[in-house]
Amino acid sequence: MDTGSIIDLRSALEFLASIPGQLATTRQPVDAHAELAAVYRRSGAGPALLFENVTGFAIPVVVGILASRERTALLMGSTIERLPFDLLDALNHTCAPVTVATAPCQEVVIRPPFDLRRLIPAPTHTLRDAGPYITMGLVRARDPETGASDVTIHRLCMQGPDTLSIYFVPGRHIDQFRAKAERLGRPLPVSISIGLDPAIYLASCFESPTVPLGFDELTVAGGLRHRPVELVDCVSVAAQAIARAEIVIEGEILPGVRIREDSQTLTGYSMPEFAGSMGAAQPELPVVRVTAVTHRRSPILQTIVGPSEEHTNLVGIPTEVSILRAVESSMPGLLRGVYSHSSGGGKFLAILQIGKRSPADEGRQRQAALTAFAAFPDLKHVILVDEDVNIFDSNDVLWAMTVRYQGDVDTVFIPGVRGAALDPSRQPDGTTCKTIFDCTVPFQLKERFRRAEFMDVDLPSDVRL
Ligand SMILES: [Mn+2]
Repeated sequence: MDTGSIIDLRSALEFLASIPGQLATTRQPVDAHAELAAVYRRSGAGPALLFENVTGFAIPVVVGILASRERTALLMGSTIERLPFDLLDALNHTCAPVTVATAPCQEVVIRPPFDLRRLIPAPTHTLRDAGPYITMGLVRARDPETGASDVTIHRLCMQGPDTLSIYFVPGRHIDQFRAKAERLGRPLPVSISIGLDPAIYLASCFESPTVPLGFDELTVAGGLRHRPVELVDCVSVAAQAIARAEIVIEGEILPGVRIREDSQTLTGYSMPEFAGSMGAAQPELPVVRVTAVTHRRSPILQTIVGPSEEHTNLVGIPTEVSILRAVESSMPGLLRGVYSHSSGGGKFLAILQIGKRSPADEGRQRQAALTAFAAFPDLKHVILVDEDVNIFDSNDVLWAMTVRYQGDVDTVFIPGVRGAALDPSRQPDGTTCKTIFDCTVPFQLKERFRRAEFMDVDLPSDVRL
C-alpha cells in the first residue's frame, strides 16, 4: 500500500496494518472510564492501539495513530527528517476544500433526544478527570463577520446528554469567531469531526502567525495529499463537516452561557495536559449545545491520550514548519533540519541543525535562533548544532553541548520575554527567559572538530541486530 490510498481514518488503519509493528488490536473488554487510557499508557504507546470491545458501547476506539514520528512520516509519505520540509511544501502549494452532496459521515443520522454519554465511548483518562473527553474532535466554524473558515482541535468535555464544554487557549481563532457571534447575541454553529485522515489533523495544528486568522488550515491538508479535503453541509446547523469523518457532532456554541469544567466531579482538575501535569479545571467555559450526531456505518472513535509523543507530533511538526519557513525565507539553505523536541511537548525546545557554508555564515546560526523565536512565540529554548549532529538523537545533541559548547560565551539569554501560558516555570507576570545554546563549531575551527569517520560497509550476513 502507499499513502495515495489514505483518504480517511479507516484507510489509514489499513495502511498501518500492512506495516509490522504500527497497529495492534485488542478484543479484550476495556472500560472507557480510566481503564482504556491506562492500558494504552501501559502498552508503552508503541503501535497505534485499536480497542474493539469497549464495555457498554458498539463503537471501537483507536489511540495513538500519530504517536510516533516514524509512523507520522509513513502516513504522510515522508521520512523523519523530511517531514517539516514536505509540510512546508504543502503550505506553499495549498489546495482548497470542496463540498460534496452526499457523505459517508452521514450514513447514520441521530437527532434529539439522545444521550451523548451513551452514544460515544469518549474516554475519561484518569480517576480525577472532569469527565469523558473528546480529544480528537476537529472543530470547524465560520467567522460570523467575514465568512472565513477555521479548523482546530479543542478539548471537549461531555457535561450532559446534549452538552459539551469547549476549552479555548486564549487567542485561538474559533474563540474569536465565538466572541464575535456572542457580541451579536447569536450562537456560533460548529461541526466536530472525529476520526480523520491524519493529514487533516496535522494540518489543523498550525498556529498563528504561520496561519493567520482567516486562513483555512484544511487547504494545507489538501496540499499534503495533492487532493482537496471533502466537506459536507451539516444536517442540523449552518456549518460544514469533514465528509469522510467517522463521527460528526453538530451543534451551536451558545452566547452568554458558561459552565464550570469540573461541574460533574468538583475535583479541580480537567484532564492530563501536554506539559505533563494534570490540567486545572477551567472555572467558566463556553458550552456547545449538540443538535445532531451523524456517523458512518460501523464508526470508529479516534482519541489521543496525553501527555504523549502524539501531542508532540501534532504540535511540534507544524512548529518545525513555522521555524523552517521563517529561517528559509531570510537565510535560504542555512537550516538543514529542525526538531521540536518532545521534552518541550513540541513547543518549548527546538533543535536547529545548521550548515555553515562559509565564514560569512558565522553568526547566522544565532540569527536563525532569533528568527525561530519570532516564528513561534511559545518557543523557549533553542539548541544550535552542526550538520554532523543527529538532531533526533538526544545523546548526540548532548554530546555537541558537551564538547562544542562553552557556557559563558555560547549562551544567549533574552530575559523578560512573554512566554507560553502553559510553561510551569514562567515568572508570575507571565514572562520567561528565552535562551539560545550555541553548540555549533566556529566556521574557522571546523577541521579541528571533525568527527571520526568510519568506512561505510555492510554487516557480515551472520550478524543479527
Ligand atoms: Mn486558524
